[in-house]
Amino acid sequence: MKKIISGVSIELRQGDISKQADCAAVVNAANAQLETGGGVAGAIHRAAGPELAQEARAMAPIKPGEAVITGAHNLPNLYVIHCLGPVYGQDKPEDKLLGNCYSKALDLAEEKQISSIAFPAISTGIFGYPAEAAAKVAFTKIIEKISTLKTLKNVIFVLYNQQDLDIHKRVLEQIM
Ligand code: AR6
Repeated sequence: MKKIISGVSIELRQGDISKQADCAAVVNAANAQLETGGGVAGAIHRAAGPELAQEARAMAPIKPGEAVITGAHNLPNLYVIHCLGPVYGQDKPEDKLLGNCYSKALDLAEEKQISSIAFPAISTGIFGYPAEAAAKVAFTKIIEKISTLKTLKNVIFVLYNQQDLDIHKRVLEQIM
């Protein structure tokens, strides 16, 4: 599914965030220490190799809602943008902190003057944020900023399973 707003496409696809060769930057659902972990962080660090954690270490720790950028090492991308999402029920206000992740990731991508970025559904796995509520926050923030984007032309959401893809499709239709 693809929607175009102000000349920028928002695309939803099912897949593995560590296998998105057509995106200049991929976003990591990171931990504060920017180390490998489960879920997205595990997949990204495994595919990128140990040099990713070595490079990221100097920038750690980061706080919920923050984002930092590194090279992509052995991944087929140029950059990894590491976002620390809020732990649902703990880091508050969750919606603001999650929105900050998307906003800062877009800012970092624009600073690098790249045209495409792929996001996972930040915070919706181990951090427990309900997928539908998280999708609303993510799309609302991206649409809010979309007319200010200069170099980014493709914003892609990579959803791991069919259920999450369906939820995101429904929420995007509702918001637009
Ligand atoms: N590609 C795309 N999406 C994925 C993948 C993948 N390879 N693997 C899982 N997902 P999570 P969080 C989905 O737990 O909630 C880590 O261990 C998953 O189904 O990766 O922000 C870190 O070290 C879910 O929908 O991120 C942190 O400690 C979404 O991606 C913590 O988990 C996010 O799941 C971060 O937790």
